[in-house]
Formats: sequence, structure tokens, C-alpha cells
Amino acid sequence: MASQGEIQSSLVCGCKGIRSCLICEKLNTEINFTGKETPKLSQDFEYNLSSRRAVRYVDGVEESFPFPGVLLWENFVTEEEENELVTKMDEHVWRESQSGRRKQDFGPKVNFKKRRVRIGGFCGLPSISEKLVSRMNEEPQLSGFKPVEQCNLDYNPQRGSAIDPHLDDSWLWGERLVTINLLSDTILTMSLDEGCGQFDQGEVRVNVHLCRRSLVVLYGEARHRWKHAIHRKDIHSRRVCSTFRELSAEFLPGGEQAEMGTQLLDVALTFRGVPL
Ligand SMILES: O=C(O)CCC(=O)C(=O)O
Repeated sequence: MASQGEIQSSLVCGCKGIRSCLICEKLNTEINFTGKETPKLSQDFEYNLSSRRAVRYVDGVEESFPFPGVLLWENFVTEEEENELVTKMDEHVWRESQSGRRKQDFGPKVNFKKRRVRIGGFCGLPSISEKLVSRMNEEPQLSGFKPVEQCNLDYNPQRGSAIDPHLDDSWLWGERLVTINLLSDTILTMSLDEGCGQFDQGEVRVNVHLCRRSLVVLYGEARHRWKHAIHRKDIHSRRVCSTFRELSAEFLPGGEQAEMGTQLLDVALTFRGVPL
């Protein structure tokens, strides 16, 4: 029998404004989307896991610069766990989102523009995440990591799924963004429009290769200065990811909204959630 996830490969999309996916691009043929995939002139580097540097070769000569703020944990989940995680996700409804993605959100109701947050219908992270969060805490870089939001995203090449370069909010969300990458390998593209250091002639991109079942943490400069994106060209088969976000200092003890922070944590860490 087909799962919810399979049944829902519908012809509707959740795109708004400048966002588009293959579904609305096919329906709105009068709108010219061709500029969308035209690559911008950029200087492209690969992230090297062992040296933690961004590296490229020009005429056989290596050029590189330090690229701090990325932690990769390969095989964070086993094949069995991956299967269990995706099966559980597909038992619930996936909501259409922008740029051909579908999503499931476990988190508070937030208005980022007005800087307002409330519990709303949030009843916790899903139960299956409890063991994952405690595994994350074994890594020194993730010690004390207590997420108050989990967002599952579903990418599919048939929908032209992608996420444009962006920085995550830092009013509500804290220092570490943690993502588990499931079902297929992809590339997380980090970019700086204005370039950096000696590479200051236009955009610089650093490709971080994400293996299936790996976990990636963005922190420091990679979290706050470099934008991140998943480009359409880097989705080759279904990809599902779960991103976990912790609270910023404003919502932690001593912060102006510490009381709200405590309430959010109390709900999140019951691990009794269903998607909103
Ligand atoms: O798909 C990913 O790995 C990135 C997701 C992301 O950037 C976001 O949810 O803000």
C-alpha cells in the first residue's frame, strides 16, 4: 500500500512571491523563470572535512582559506533508523512549502517580523527524536544542545525542490543549527555575496558535501555570516532532512524572555509532538 508520503505527490505547490518550483513553472508558462537557474558568476570552493578549509584548484595550483563553523558527523543514524524515521514521517501529512519543498513542523508559532512567539498548538518534538537529541549531546560541540524546534523538509527532483540562499533568524534561534540528511547525498552550498579575503571579486561559494545519514552543524561564521542553500541541481532523488534549532540567549536564563524560553523547552522536550 502506498504511504501518505507517496500519495501526496500532488500538483499543487506552496510557492509565493519570487519562489517557484517545477509545478508552478510548468503551469505559469507566461512567466519567465529561465533566469532562475542561470548560474551567477561565482568563485567555487569545496569544503575539506579534514583540513576544515575551503579548497579549489586553479591551473593545478591549490588555493584555500579556513572555513570554520561546520561540523560533519557521518553515519549519524543507521540504515534501520533512517528507514524508521522516514516511515514515521510519511505516516503524517506533509504540507506544501515554497520552492517545491514539503514540510512538517514541530515548534512554536512564530512571527519573525513582529518578533512574537507563542506555544500555539506545539506539543513537543516527535518521540522518535528523543534518542537522536541525546546522541547529539555526546558530541562536545553539541553539548547542552536542547532544540525547541524540529522542521522536516522533503525535497524531490520531480518538484524541482530547493531552498534559496538564506541566513536563519538569530533573534529566536541560537548558535547551533543541526540538520540530519536522509535518503540521498546532497550539497549544502555556503555563499558570501561580497566574497572574502583575497577572493573579493564577487560571490564566493563553498560546497559542503552531505552524505546520506550524516548530521551537519552550522555555527559561528558559517551560521551567522555565510548564507546556506540547497540548489535544485543538487537534488537527484528524494531527500528528507530534519533541522533542529535551539534558543538564543534572549530566551535562556538571564535573558529578557527567559520565562517563555523555559515554557518552550518544557513543551519541546516532552517528545510527545505531532506535526502542526
Ligand atoms: O535542507 C537543508 O539541509 C537546509 C534547510 C534550511 O536551510 C532551513 O530549513 O532553513
